[in-house]
Amino acid sequence: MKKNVLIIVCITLALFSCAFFLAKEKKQYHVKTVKFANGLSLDRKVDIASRLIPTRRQLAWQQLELTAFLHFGINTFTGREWGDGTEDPRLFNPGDFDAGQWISTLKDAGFKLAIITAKHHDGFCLWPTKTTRHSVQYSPWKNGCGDVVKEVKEACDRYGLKFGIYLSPWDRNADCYGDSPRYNQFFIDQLTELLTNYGEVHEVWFDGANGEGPNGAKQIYDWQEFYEVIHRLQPNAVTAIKGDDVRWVGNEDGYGRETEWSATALTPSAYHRGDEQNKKLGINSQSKDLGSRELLDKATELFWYPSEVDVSIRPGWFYRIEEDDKVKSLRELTDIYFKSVGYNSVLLLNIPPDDKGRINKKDSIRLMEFARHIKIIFDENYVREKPALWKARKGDAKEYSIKNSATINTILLQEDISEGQRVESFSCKALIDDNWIPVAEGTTIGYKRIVRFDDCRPAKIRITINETRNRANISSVGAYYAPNIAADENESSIKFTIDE
Ligand code: FUL
Repeated sequence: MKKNVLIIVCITLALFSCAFFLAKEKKQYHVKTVKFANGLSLDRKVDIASRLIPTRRQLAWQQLELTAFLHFGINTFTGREWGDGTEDPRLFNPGDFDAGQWISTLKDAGFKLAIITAKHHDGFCLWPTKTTRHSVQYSPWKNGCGDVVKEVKEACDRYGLKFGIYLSPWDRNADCYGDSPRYNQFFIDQLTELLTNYGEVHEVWFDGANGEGPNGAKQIYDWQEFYEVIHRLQPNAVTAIKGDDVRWVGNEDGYGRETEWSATALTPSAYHRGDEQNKKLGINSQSKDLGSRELLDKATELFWYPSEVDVSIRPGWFYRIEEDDKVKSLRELTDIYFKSVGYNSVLLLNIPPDDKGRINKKDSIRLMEFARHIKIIFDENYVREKPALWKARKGDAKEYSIKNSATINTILLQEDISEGQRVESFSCKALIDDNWIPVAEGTTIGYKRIVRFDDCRPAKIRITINETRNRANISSVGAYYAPNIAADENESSIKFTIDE
């Protein structure tokens, strides 16, 4: 009996101490944001920065890697990039509309989420909203009974893609725009319809473009209230750009930063304190440096605010027949991939459906070429060792053997960002004819970093973590071969035909 009591006491004590240590361990992390107490040393700040981690939904978003934008709306029928809100809804009439074709194309191309422009700056709504007559309901399409948002969402469900909405805060049609409380309520009503009637939403995209309302009235948006509505109705949705979960990379060309910190000193601009804090630090969303030690030294607050690279496959965001021959080349798309996904960002590639209501053949052929090329590169990892977490200190190096005497020109590294982003610099060498030759070096890694170099056939590669904020958690190391793309795409060996 006595023995049993003793065993129970021991087990209870062990459980308590386990729980205590787990709680203590947990305490060392800061989810999404952290404020620095006054007078902290730089070392202390760097330590805290290394323990800033994403929320569950930010992490899930980052793992998507490839996401798609679908710019479609009244502009598709007027040939404009920014409508002024005076367009006649009767112009909207896609004769061969097929959301299934959009989403199956995206699925085949490897995209994991699609964002539809439910409303662009012109205010025209792609769903039959109760808030305005400026919508598909007043168009001839399906006799006013159509709903683009619903069809896209259903297609996403059918093909297993996540779904997001773009709802432009700037509305050039709504007469209440600029009358701040009225428009905020109008906007909340639109958000509520979109977030209530279509099932699960994983990303809400608020554009930064903004203009004046009638007679120069300035709209003051109630961002906090918008976020509350989103979190209440769609707890798994990240909010992007004017949102505070996902940061605009700072350009629309498709290129991220080589040094890309997700743990940044940039305060989301929709926060009241945003402009002032960013001004003090001399930074904005286009700044080159958003997370260096120099910035940490001056910063009072940090945010897990990862970068999203948005770019269109064509020069414009909306479809125009004149741009059919200006679809980005395979070489350009591949470069964009390496400089977005490969630079610790999520790629948001816009593929604008045409005025018939389909993804144009020119775009889908290019997407298939792109998907195939990326698959060819990453299908075979030539690193022989099985993936294992490497907890690296400053200066630690690890060697990996290369299988099959393969030719390689690409190395992929990942950090387990659920433990924070830590690596500040790394280098890669290749063992060729018994000599260690430097092939690549870089600064941040983050969720994913891909470096490219000249073709070589090493027996081994060696990765060195030169600088890190606490122990880095390297979760994957890969070596790949990226085939050269012919400069003239007509010479490309990859050829596709698409059934229409
Ligand atoms: C910009 C908008 O003004 C463009 O029309 C497009 O929607 C792009 C994604 O964001 O700010």
